[in-house]
Amino acid sequence: AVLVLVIIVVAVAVPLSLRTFKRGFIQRCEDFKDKKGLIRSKYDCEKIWGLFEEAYVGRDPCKVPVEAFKPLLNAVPFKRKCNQTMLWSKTKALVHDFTKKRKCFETLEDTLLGSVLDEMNWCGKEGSNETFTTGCPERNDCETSAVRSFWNGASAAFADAACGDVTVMLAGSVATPFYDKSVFATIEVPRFYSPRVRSLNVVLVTQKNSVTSCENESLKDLQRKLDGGIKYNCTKMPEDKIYDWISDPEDCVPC
Ligand code: N1C
Repeated sequence: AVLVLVIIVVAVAVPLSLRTFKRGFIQRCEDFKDKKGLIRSKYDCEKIWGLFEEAYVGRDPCKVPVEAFKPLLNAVPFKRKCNQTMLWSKTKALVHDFTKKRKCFETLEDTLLGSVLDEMNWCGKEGSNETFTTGCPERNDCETSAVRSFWNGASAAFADAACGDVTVMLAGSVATPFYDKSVFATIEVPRFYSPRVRSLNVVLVTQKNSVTSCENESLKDLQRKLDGGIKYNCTKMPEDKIYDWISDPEDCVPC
């Protein structure tokens, strides 16, 4: 009887997780269009779901190449005004609190695909046309999981769309704020070329006991990796100052 029950539960739960994952995807996509006044735009959330799903369904969950997400990333381009690009590494929550208030900056999670897939975990399986949300590889299990390949592809497309002055918030609380294995270091920085990108402005977010400064060795690496002609700036900023700045409506500088 227990075995029968387990089989029934599994049989019901798997398609249920697909249905809720797909429903959540479409819902977040519609919410995004609503919020941005894109309701009558060319973005069709069902179509976007179809392109998304095609990238990984039926594949070994550790063998999804970045290229598989090309059709999706081409269908939902990352065009934005110059000077608005906001990148981050190990400062995710703070940066998003910040861009929620400062509409003049945009992170990848403030775009349609980024907001729909943020914090999501999913995969396909060989011989199945379903989407799974459990039993998928964890972040460090494989380099080319659906999730990692999606973020790698989306980060590349997002960086390709950057122009003018680019801002990045890095964590002053860690020993290497510019970590050479990060998405920021491996995927975003190598895509910046002068004169399309004029400057890279590092905001080094520090906490009370942070020891890191703009003189940090890893930040010297960052400067060396930057295409010649791109100006580099670094400003140390205590975390509470950023929060004060976020919560002060008077200080909202329009861009
Ligand atoms: O490896 P990271 O940071 O340097 O990546 C951050 C960098 C940002 O500038 C974004 O544009 O790369 C982009 N990006 C995301 O927007 C994103 N949202 C969610 C990269 N990764 C993203 N994720 C997930 O967090 C994803 O699973 C990835 O591996 C982590 C990266 O976090 P990190 O190490 O703090």
